[in-house]
Amino acid sequence: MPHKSLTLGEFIIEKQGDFPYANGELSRLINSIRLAAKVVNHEVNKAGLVDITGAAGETNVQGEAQQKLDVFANKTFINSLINREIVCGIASEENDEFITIKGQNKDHSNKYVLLMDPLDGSSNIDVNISVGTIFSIYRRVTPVGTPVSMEDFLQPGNLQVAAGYIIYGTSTILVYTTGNGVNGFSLSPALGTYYLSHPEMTFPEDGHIYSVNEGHYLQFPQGIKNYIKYCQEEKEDRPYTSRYLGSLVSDIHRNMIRGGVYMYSSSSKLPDGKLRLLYECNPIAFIAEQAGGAASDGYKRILDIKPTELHQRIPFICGSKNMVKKVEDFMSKS
Ligand code: P6P
Repeated sequence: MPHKSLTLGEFIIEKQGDFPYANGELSRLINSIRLAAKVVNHEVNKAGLVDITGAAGETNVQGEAQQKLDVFANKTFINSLINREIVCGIASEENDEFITIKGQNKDHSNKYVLLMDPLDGSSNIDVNISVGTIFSIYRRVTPVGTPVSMEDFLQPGNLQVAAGYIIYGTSTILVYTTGNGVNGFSLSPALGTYYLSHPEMTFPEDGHIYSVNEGHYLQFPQGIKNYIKYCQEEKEDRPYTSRYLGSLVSDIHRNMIRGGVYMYSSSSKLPDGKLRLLYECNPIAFIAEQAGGAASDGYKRILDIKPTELHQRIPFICGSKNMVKKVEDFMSKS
């Protein structure tokens, strides 16, 4: 890592002006996320060494209360956010209900809500495959000073003020957008500092990688089946390469760098797909579009969907713009 690169802290200060109506709150919010990510990264990366990947409720080799890593990650991010007086509410894949945060003066004066999947793909940890945290940030829409309500969380993705993911892989990278492009910061484990390693990330308009769990092929809608066969044809620029890690942030991150399309469509077993709209699809869709890519449910833009439930699922097609369009063409024809 060329340590002449900008640090995340310097970058946030430099870009502060891009965010007219935040008086440093959003910057503090991103700062609290990067701190929590360091703590989670430390635990994720020693998982193989210390028996902390077991199920919650057991005790590990040190006799500590056993915490599954996703429970640990959830608590770490929540505690980091609560202590910083910025959010009035948090929704998490790990919590059935949203969490209300009254704030220091118990007056519900904080202006933002955060939604997150604290550790997506955590089942991959035991087999040493990268996992990730995904987060989405909105300004509250109900009056400041009143307790946060469901309405503050059920906002369409096009109203997000920031979104990002942390990928805990061969290196730990924080990728985020505040609506002015996408930038990636790699954590220097030795220094505990994030450096700008992936400035202005962009999705190539085309690509040759398709990412889908082909084990579900027989359950897919005809349009998805037809698109997969299209990818496999021996034609001018095909067959494409199939790459699927079973870890959303890893597949999206690779496809954003190399070009490609990720698909978790509806199926006969999962009519709404598997991924969650609010804290998986919306933040990834915001990042994808900010990087020049696209995200759709197979028919319409993910970011325009009005949520109805906190944990609702949605079919998700995301990646290089022309590849997403091609999937939509196959879906509309079938
Ligand atoms: P399947 C992980 O559980 C996850 O939410 C995503 O990270 C991943 O892309 C997908 O589910 C994998 O699901 O059904 O292919 O195992």
